[in-house]
Amino acid sequence: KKVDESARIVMGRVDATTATKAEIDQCLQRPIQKSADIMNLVTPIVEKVRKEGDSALVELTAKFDKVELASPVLNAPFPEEMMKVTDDIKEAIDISFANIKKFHAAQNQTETLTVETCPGVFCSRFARPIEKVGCYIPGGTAVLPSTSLMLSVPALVAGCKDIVFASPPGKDGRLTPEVVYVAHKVGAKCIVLAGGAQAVAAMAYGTESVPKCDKIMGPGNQFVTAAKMLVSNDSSAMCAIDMPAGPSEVLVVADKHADPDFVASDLLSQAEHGVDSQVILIAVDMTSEEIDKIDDAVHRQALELPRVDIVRQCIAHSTTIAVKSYDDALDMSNRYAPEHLILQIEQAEKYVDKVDHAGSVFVGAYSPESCGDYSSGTNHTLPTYGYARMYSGVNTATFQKFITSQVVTKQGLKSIGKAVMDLAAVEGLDAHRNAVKIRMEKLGYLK
Ligand code: HSO
Ligand code: ZN
Repeated sequence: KKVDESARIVMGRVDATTATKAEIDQCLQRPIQKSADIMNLVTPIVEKVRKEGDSALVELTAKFDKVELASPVLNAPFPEEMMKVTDDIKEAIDISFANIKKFHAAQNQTETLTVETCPGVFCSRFARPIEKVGCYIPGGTAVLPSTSLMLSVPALVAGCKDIVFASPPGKDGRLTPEVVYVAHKVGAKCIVLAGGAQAVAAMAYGTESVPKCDKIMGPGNQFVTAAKMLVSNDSSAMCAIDMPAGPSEVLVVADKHADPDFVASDLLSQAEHGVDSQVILIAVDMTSEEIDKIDDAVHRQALELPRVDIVRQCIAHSTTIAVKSYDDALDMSNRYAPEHLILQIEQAEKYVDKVDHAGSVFVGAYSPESCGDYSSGTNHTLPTYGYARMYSGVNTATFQKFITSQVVTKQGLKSIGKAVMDLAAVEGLDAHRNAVKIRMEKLGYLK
């Protein structure tokens, strides 16, 4: 393929010390998603799968993925020949699997938490796995076996009974062998060979051969996100979702001590995800010559990438913002609430305390986002589009719910009985008041 080397692949640049607030807001703006249009396209697809089940899945996969399937589901045990991977890949998956498992097992609250809030009043909380979970593994311009690890390993750790995978088949009708290998490793029940809204609908409502799931996790394009929103709002589906998702994004904070090649490589690893990816560089107290070095490295490295066409479009709408201080940089980052925040600055660890809003933070020169995307152990399914302000990334608790329980002893009733009766009276709920009063009287606590 011929690459157009003439057009420079370069980010825009804004000096925050002279720019207006509106200009900076413009740089930190996410692309507007046309959700109403998407909903109109997705609703009939979801309806069709809900009503017609397997046959709709087969029909839609033929239409959208151009693959004719005999059955839309592959059940465990999965055939050996479908999960043939090289020894190196097997080892890579095994190392990543072990690290993700270790980190998510440490998050698993297996012990019951009990607090005696008043003498004789014991409040507890314990976790239970969500029984049936659906893991959506996107296809599209790249198939991501790593996403299958990020979704299913925490499910395994949490003790979910049924793990269901969904992933669109390739042009040849086959699943990515790495995804099948991961499904096998985590003991998944089946793999739905479909993508998009149709896959989400199948897991939300269930079909003749797809088990109905209680919760659906995983990233995806606008159709997948719209379908997840739709089913989670339909009480007849009884299906939860992990979080809303938008295009992937990174914000890198760099200073003059950062290696321009490292900074460029991190910007590009995000840019290659898709043309709608967002890439922001905050340069702290750097001269324009120093920033030029990063721009040069971006251009040089980008031209070597197989996905240079995607990168070119992404970088075209990306910006470098020059700021004076580290505090300014962190303020800017908190304002944006990036999915990924990379700190390539001196004493980077010192600044982690100042992070208020981000999905995941990569600290120091040798912690590229790629490590978290694949193998370090943290999860890569993270809140995008500014949702890091109020959402956490996928974690072990995503696959659990917490149940509370209480034991109130006679002494406990004595401690809180009057408070309960008085508040019930304020609300005019006499039956509530009576439930305590009747007991208090029998115990002789009330005159
Ligand atoms: N950076 C992506 C995850 C990913 N990267 C998968 C490579 N493969 C969103 O966090
Ligand atoms: Zn990535």
